[in-house]
Amino acid sequence: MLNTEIAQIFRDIAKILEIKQENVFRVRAYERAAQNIEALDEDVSGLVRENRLSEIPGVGKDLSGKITEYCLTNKIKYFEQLKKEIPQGVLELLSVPSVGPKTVRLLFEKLKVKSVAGLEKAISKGRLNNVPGIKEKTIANILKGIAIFKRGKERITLAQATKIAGDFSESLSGMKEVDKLSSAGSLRRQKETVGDIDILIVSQKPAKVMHKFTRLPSVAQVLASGATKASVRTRQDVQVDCRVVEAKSFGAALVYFTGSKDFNIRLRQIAIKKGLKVNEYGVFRKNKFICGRTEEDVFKVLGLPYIEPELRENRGEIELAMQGRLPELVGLKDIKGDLHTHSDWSDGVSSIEEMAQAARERGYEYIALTDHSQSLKIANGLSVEDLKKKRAQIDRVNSRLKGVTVLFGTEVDIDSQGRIDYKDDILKGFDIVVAAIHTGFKQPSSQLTKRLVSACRNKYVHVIAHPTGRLWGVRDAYPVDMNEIFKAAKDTNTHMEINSFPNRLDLNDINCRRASELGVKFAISTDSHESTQLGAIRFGLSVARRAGLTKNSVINTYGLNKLLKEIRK
Ligand code: DGT
Ligand code: CA
Ligand code: CA
Repeated sequence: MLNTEIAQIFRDIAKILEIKQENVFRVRAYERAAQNIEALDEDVSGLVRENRLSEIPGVGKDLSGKITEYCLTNKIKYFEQLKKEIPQGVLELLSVPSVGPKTVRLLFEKLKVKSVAGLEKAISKGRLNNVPGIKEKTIANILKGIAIFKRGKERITLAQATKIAGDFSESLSGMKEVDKLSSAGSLRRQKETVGDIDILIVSQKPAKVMHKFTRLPSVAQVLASGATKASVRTRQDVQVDCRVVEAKSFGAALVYFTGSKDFNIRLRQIAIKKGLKVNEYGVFRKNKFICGRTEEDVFKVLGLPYIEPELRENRGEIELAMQGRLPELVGLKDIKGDLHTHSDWSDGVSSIEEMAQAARERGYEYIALTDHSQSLKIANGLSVEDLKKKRAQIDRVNSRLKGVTVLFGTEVDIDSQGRIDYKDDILKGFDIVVAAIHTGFKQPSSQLTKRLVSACRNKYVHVIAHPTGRLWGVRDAYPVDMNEIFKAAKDTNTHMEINSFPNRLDLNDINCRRASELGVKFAISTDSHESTQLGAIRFGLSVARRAGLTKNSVINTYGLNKLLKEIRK
């Protein structure tokens, strides 16, 4: 948990430096260090003890000192000083889409705005009108940004929930009184966003478990606390519910608290028809306990096979289960490679070799390096000249590195008219072409749809990446006609991407299911910009599983030869 705390402080320092408009390289250095500390699989305090902090990429003498200081004193003096200049609440303003560091500084210095709530109030009182540097249009954009920001706060992303629940589980499952532990609720169903985190525990000493749960260091407030259940709010403002049950009820409780609510209601109806009653304690006939120890037992007495948590939404899975036609969901073990990643040739951090090695460590057969294309200057897009050099570098890596094949790819930009950023004779030189929209999000729906459809029609475009452009807490999906795009994709043998990047998850489960019904196939990709991010594939897999996809409709479960044959148009 120390890692999370230090990463958070480094991120805050980066934000303060940004608001103070200091050197961008220092800002990036703190951001990068934060990311790397979070990615560590051991606690930093161990590294401090063994004098091994310099092993963390991006951590030099200065940052090592600060990490050590925090481990010893639970404080970083430099950070305390910075907070006096720019109070903590001001940092929150930076998370509002369309509010940049310059505006934050202006708002804070001129209007003493110190929080998002304060900003809302200032706008409603008209205090932003006539401030030099703030136009009417800007105010409208800020208001839109605040709405998106608020929605992003109500529900956290699946990745955030996974991290927080993981920390809680680790602390609690270490207790000798805890016999079993599982997440439940929307997190276990792997929904793309999570309202609150639910944890279920088997223990014969619930009081001990409750005592520890409500006193964990990350707990800021205890909302409710009873003999076998409690709710807390964490320092990051997330609610966690924890319940302790008896071993003989664990399966029934798991079914009940995993939900969804609609799924539970259907199960109860099925039970009633069989003269049974099902609740969080078990399945009963009259008042006689029949079973409840495992989920399988509960499903079985209801005449059902085990239904994977990701499917439990009452969207037809119960009917399929009754007919014995549940899909065999695609899983992590099926994935043979990643088809959308970036290296330091465009806006990524890792080299091609580092990316390839990370792919090999995951047991992948291939990885496509799809750096950005020439017109995307902001992401250091590659010119035709650069492409030749990159190809040569990939050839070198491929001849040196055994066990994994690096594919020469591009994430090519689709321009405002639907034109592809490289000519066909360049495009055909790639092993794989992923196409995406990066600008002009505000065009009318018909134009956005036309752009994506015309990308599908290009003979050399294999995959459409992050098709709706949504970024949770940052930007809503743009209003495209998904059916049109899926039809075009099906007609042209173009594949749709499920982007696993935690705040994208784009396509989402519903669109994905619709596309699948139309016969479209998918690539589950991470869009990694650093070798440590390849693990995010699990979140894209969650989307795919919630959509009911089998491995056959996910092309990166194919071996390399089959994949290359499949994507040819
Ligand atoms: P969330 O937290 O908004 O992302 O969504 P959930 O699904 O985690 O909902 P939550 O935390 O309110 O409740 C956890 C589970 O407990 C839910 O999935 C199903 C079950 N549950 C909650 N309330 C009810 C209820 O009124 N009836 C039934 N049958 N089940 C309920
Ligand atoms: Ca929940
Ligand atoms: Ca809950």
